[in-house]
Amino acid sequence: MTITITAFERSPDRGKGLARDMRVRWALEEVGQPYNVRFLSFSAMKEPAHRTLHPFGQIPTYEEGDLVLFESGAIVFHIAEHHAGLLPDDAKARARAITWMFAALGTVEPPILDLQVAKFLEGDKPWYEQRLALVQERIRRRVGELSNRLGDANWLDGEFSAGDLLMVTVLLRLKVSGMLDEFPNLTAYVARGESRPAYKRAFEAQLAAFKAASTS
Ligand SMILES: N[C@@H](CCC(=O)N[C@@H](CS)C(=O)NCC(=O)O)C(=O)O
Repeated sequence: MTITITAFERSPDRGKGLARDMRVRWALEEVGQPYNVRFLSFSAMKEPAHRTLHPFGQIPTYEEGDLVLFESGAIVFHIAEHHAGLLPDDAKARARAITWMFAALGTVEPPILDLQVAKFLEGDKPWYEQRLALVQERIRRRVGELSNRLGDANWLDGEFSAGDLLMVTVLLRLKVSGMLDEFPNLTAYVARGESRPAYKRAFEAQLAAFKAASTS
């Protein structure tokens, strides 16, 4: 069945792979599933036609026959459940990998997103510097805990899984701030993710889309 996802017509990150369609593209590449992309402008994302797919008017969405999904984590989970390669067969190892998916999106991503909100939306506020310091402190604590758990392992729990895929994409959002450099084992972990052939294919595809939109 044909899979269609949605992505920014012109990604605000200029093709750096930080938009959340990247997670879905990467997961589809890992399991070898071809997909189509429907590109949306910011205004089209808020139109009723897209809101029937995504109640919050965002990307990514995922369509497969009459199945429509939104939320990148749920989409990656669906892909991982239906195709081999992203979740272990062993029931307990599978449950732990799913735990890491939730940890990536529910525990590690929120403080990292706060940093982006502070930088891009609150930079002109009189309390900005104080808020920034608090957000950075929260990130250091949380990411430090992750760094301690990873130690010198390659992946979070044995083989590469959907938990690593989501965690790497979350940490990539921190890389641009320079804060990831404070955690050499996580820097290496992210680099391992980026060096996977499936990641590279997904990255190139979204970059090519950005370049094509920029020259049209
Ligand atoms: N929790 C959602 C977040 C989706 C989200 O924030 N998407 C961004 C792109 S990465 C978006 O559509 N931003 C435009 C907007 O919110 O208007 C997910 O993981 O899919």
